[in-house]
Amino acid sequence: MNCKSLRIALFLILILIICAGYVNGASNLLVNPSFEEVDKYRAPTGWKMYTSSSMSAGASITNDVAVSGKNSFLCSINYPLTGKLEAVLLQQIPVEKNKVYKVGLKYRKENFGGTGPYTFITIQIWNKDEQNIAYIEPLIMLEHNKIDDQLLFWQDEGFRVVLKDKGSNIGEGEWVDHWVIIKTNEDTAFIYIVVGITVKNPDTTWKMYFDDIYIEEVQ
Ligand SMILES: [Ca+2]
Repeated sequence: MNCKSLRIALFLILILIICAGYVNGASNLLVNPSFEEVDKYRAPTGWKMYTSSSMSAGASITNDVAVSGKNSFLCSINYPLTGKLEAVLLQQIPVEKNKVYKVGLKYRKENFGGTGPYTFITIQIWNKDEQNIAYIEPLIMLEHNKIDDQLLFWQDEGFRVVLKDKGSNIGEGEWVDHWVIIKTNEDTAFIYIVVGITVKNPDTTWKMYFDDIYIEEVQ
């Protein structure tokens, strides 16, 4: 290949790369969104992991099942308990003021039981001092995916947006995708998310997998 042909070939490759990036669309702002990177203790890079009781609740990175890659985040409720139970991952993501973002997650339940209500994701908007901002009308949420089950719903509480489940079968034995569109405001510096299981007084044991969490700038 002569020098001119090489230049043309490199130019075409560059065009292809640019086009691929355009088609691929918005990029995910989360660090390690698919839980493929783990440290020597198998803790996921970029996330903080928290369990309120290591006896009653399990939180770990597993390669049992996954949507993409090899790993997913496994939460389990091992014993019924009186009190608040959490098995979660937390991440704080720098974002821009007055922008619209899409936040979503994929999950799969195994032998889901009880009525909870269980919270699977909590989304908060934080200021530069890492304090939670409470919205007064209009609230945080602009839109969310359609859910044909009254037991599973997105809820905007002004100081946070949550996905709650009161015993629906959605996601039992299969991966499902849920998302919400939110708007940051003039004081925003971060979006803070908590992914996993949060529940008061769980009355039964079960487990759940999470994978491919995402936050993308929409506009
Ligand atoms: Ca994964």
